[in-house]
Amino acid sequence: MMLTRSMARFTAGLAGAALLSATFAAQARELSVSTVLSDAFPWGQAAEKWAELVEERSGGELTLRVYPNSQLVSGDQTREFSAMRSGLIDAAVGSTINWSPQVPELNLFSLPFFIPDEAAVDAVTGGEAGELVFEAIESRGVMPLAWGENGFRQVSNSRGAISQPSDLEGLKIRVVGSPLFQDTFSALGADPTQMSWTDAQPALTTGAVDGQENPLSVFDVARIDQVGQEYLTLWNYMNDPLIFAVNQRVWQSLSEEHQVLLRETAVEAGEWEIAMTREEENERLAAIQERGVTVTELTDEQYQAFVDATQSVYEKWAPRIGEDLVNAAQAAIDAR
Ligand code: X2X
Repeated sequence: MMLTRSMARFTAGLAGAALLSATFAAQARELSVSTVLSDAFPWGQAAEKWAELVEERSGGELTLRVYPNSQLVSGDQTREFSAMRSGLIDAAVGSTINWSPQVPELNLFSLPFFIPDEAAVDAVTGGEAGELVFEAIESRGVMPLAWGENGFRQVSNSRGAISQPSDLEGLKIRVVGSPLFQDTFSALGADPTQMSWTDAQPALTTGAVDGQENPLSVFDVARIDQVGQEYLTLWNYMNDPLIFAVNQRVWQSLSEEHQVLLRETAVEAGEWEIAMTREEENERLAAIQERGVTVTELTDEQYQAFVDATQSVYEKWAPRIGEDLVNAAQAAIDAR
């Protein structure tokens, strides 16, 4: 008798638990978010901030789970956009460089010596050019939500100081797997080698490559100097914005309330990360110098020699990016 009753209670309890978890499953939704760099870097912190804000404001109904180190694309960062478009990945905080093989308009940001300073970056991303870029992303099956920033990319190497194009002559430079970079470093007389970030670090360590280019935050956090990169040139040759984005079918399946929440939190996380990245640049540079790295700054004349040497890259790529977009960006830069 007792046994039967307790069994009945147990069964009822199970049914209740199942009902509860079914209700919970219907409400809670988890989205995967891909990043190349982990939360040791501002880039990964941008994604974590986004996840935190979404968790807080959705009351746990919506969860963003961040997967760093390009793990959702087995380390191949140039496949991130395709994976997000096809739905293998729900969302990403990604680099314009890594997505540019699928979205040619994103090469705008990689045009050498085109966007010279932070004000120019903001004028481009915050104006008509930025809207055109977002439309280009949307037309390829991904919903862009907000901007972040990996930063201005500076070149380093293990051989000697670089202050003129001829200093790059014959240097094996690791570049991201995006064709424009091949053209830029070839135009400068270097020997560019495309590889993922995952492969870049061992290649620098073994000396398989002589140099690389990345923002100061990446150089600093990844301790690139400790793999023999003793010479760093500040040339601000391009800025690498980040974009917060979501697969379009996932986006359309969300309630309007959750769409608004995702966009607002992405904008907030992006603004927070951009400000932090920029604020930290000076401290990072000081830390890098303290660790013994020789830092080279260019005179106006030296800078111009690099601009002239890469003019052919601009001419080849501007039509591929789209003249309207390049012109809109140029007008924004001139008016800043
Ligand atoms: O691979 C790189 O150099 C990195 C980490 O900066 C990007 O993903 C663009």
